Amino acid sequence: MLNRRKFLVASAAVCAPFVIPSTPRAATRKLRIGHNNTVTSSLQAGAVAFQKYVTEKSEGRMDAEIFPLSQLGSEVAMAKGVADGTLDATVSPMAVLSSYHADLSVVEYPYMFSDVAAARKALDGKLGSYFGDILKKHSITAIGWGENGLRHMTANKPIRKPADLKGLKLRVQPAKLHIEAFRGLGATADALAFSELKEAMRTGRFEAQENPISVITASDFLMKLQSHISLTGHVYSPFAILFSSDVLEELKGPDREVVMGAGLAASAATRKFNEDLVATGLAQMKAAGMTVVEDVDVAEFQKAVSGMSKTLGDLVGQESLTRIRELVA
Ligand code: EAX
Repeated sequence: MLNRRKFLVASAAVCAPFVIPSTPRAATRKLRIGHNNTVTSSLQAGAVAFQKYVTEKSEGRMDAEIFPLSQLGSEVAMAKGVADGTLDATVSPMAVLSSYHADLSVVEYPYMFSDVAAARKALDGKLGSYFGDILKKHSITAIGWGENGLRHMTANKPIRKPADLKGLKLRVQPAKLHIEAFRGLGATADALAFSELKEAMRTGRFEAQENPISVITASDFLMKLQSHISLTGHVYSPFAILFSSDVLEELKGPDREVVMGAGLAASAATRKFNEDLVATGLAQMKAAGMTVVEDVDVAEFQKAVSGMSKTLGDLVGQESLTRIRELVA
């Protein structure tokens, strides 16, 4: 019997003179996208949507590998990697971008938006383009504005009013605005990278933290170590879907368009993830043994924040605050 391999080789030799050699297929470009959270988080949902879009739409020219759990460094390091062109993309919390320009932190000013819909609209419009222009100067292209969501407090007691924060060892995101806002409200607030939070809460360095529902449900340790979630809704946190401007420039036109489309797909996925969790997240926390505190005195928090408007405005720059308020309106 004719061995199959020999047959193929023989027929290739016979056919060879008539075959027009094809150009070798270019290798698929693998884009690396990192984030600082778990594989059940909204950040991962965003990264997966990015990966799927890139793989499907580039017709084999590109695909993507996802690096969750700060495998490529903290959120600050990943944003820097994107700016340097050593990392292609990241789903980034906004607070860490404040080192590029004060205005970027102002989006997370307490009670900046009337509701989630208003925040999304601003980010998809004038506010998003304004931030995009700032980031471009640092070789970062914002390819979408995703959503971390409305931040709430977790602690081992209810937080119904600002006075409940007094002396509480509270972890906040690495940004001056967050540190000062919570210190002003009475907490003993300090900043820490998210990747270090688990250990810091376990050892008692912090006894409280604040994050959106989607981050809390994606982090088992938070549901285990914190007995209460109080629905303060004090800050709306976007996620910036960031891509390296240097890498984008290296790509050919159609691939650039694919990357831009992938950014929009990623932001839509994080928003959808949060919407779905509004229905299930609180039940998930209750099932994990947490108490959900709904009767928060939001007006008291808002009053306390407006009492700090001079201090916080000076910190971020009164002009920045006015500019962002105009772009949000
Ligand atoms: O993954 O640092 C934070 O609290 C952010 O919400 C978190 O990094 C998102």
